[in-house]
Amino acid sequence: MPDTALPAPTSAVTDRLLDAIRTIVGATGLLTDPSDTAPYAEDWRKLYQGRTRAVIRPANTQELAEVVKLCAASGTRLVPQGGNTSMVGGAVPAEDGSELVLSTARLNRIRSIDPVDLTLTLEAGVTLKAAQMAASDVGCLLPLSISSEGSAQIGGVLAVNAGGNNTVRYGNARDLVLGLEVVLPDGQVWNGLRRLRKDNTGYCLRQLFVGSEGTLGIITAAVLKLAPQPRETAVALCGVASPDDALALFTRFQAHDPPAISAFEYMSGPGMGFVLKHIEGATMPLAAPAPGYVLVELATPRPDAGLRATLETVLEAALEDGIVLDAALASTEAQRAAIWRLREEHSEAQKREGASVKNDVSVPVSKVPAFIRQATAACEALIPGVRVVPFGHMGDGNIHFNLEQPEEADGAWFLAQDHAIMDAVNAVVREFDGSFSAEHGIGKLKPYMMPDWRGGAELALMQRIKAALDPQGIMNPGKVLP
Ligand code: 2HG
Ligand code: ZN
Repeated sequence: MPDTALPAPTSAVTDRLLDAIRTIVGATGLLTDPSDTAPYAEDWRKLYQGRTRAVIRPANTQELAEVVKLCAASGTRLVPQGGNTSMVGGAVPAEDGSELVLSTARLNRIRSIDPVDLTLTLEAGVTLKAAQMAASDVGCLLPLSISSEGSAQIGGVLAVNAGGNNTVRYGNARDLVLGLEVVLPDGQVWNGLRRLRKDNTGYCLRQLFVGSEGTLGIITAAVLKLAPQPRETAVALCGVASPDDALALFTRFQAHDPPAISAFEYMSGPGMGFVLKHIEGATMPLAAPAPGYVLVELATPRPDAGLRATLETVLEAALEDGIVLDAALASTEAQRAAIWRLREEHSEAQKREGASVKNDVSVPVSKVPAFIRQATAACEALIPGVRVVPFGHMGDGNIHFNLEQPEEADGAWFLAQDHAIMDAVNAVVREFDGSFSAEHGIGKLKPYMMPDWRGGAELALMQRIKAALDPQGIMNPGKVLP
């Protein structure tokens, strides 16, 4: 065994430990009734059914740190949890009941906001939606948007380095972090809540915790970069014949006014069909169904940019050239929201349609159409009748290459094929120099892929970092590292 191997934590969760935790967080901060703890033990996709004796809900960083100190002393394993929206089982406790869930939900204060510095300092339990609204209230934009933003909490969003719809323009969560406050696995609080644009002072520790998925410590607060609020936004839904045409449309917008593209999303025809079938109130603004769809959003803080005219010009030419089959431009805020809803409800609609296997992958943007074509062929050869429903962030190369069970198949049987399906898709991803994990993270679902994709010096380094920061292995065990 390498000298970085982690010892197995020994202590079971005792009543004495729970009593000691209760004295720190109070009765309201500790859930032990199985009917209260059950929702925290299961993931959104219902892939994992864990068990926990308690869910700890500290009210502030100090309480959280004291709890971690106690758990470190007894070698008790902790699973940090925000909104529990992980797509890879990143926040579920183990089935044996040996892990406690540590919820950040009550750390939900906006600490400060500065429209001149363009910074927002907030606690881990603030939902992404609430953070966006706080920014908007002072005339700023928090340029991070994901489908689960109503429930996803900042701590989790940063811990997994979420990407979402605006990566094409503003980057991923990582790119928005100026400072962090973290409770380390021994209970120490690292206050790195600096809000400077320039600060070259040794290793960039905050970026170590962003994307660590709670395996190195618990993010309790952050300073995020804001952007000026757009003065103008223009959105259209386009029908396209193929992913190739979607890419051709993207390059036209890029050629026209690249910084105006704030989102460029692709959806498959069958995936859109699921949304229209399962989501109440979802309506299609285009006259006829198309093999694929693009949602394009342009936005700018510049005055008099004339984005609607830009959108019309590019789309008219694309229609004439047959790149776009049909297009609907939003004229009101309600129409804009309705178009976005068709995109954001894709996950929910796929869940309602039946069992699905997800592949959150990325390839270079220019390779997206070829990737979709080849991965589709590979999956159809593997499972005849499988329904291929890719969608996602075409503008940054991140496609959710999702597969829905064949109509007549048994859902449990289909889910049991997940490794075969993911391996087939990942073989194509590799051909295009892509990544097997674009924005959802590794969680509990993908650690087995790590040796193959990140093995050698890279994984060994990650294991050494883990052993150095969390020598007892009590932070989110079984996630990220194999
Ligand atoms: C999205 O882009 C999310 O809507 C979820 O990342 C993707 O359900 C999925 O596969
Ligand atoms: Zn996504």
